[in-house]
Amino acid sequence: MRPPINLDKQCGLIVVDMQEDFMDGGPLGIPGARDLIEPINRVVSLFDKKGLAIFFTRDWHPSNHCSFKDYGGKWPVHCVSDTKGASFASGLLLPQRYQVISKATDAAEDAYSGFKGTDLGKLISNMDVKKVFLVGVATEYCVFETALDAIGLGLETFIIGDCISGVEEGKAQEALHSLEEAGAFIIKSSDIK
Ligand code: VGL
Ligand code: ZN
Repeated sequence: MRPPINLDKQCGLIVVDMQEDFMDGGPLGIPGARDLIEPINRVVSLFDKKGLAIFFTRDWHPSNHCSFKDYGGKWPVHCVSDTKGASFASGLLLPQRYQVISKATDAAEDAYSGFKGTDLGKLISNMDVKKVFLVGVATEYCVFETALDAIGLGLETFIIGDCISGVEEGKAQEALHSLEEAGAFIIKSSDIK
């Protein structure tokens, strides 16, 4: 059994893409995404109470984004900036202090990672965050790519397994395996305190 992980000031939380369009029933609904809101809220509140860094990434596409089927991509239209579908999931706890990271904002470029084309790396390093904890969706896309970039930056990277959900179960499991091989730790929300 893993000993509890004591959160200290070098710990930061990254909540990945918990937006309406990715919730069950949305155009890119990820099975079980809405069920994550409650456990994620508990984790957010834990980080908030301790005054630790909290980042919310969001997919923030222009209406002609290259990832959309009509523009040569593989996805239905989702998370168009400033629409209801792009807003944070209803019921998601937005704490007292947090930073929003908007990504994939250029029509011609997709970005699954919260680090790609954003200030996230700089913010994390300025805040002296050395350990990141990831929750959100989708496991094999944006959680996966964000985690890989975090590892690449030398951050100790923890994925909270009961706070993530994937588009396809098989692919999500594979993604978690490769993340473990790359050095990430898959933990449970009950492991942190
Ligand atoms: C995502 C598909 C398209 C994600 C974003 O957040 O994992 N998936 N855009
Ligand atoms: Zn997208």
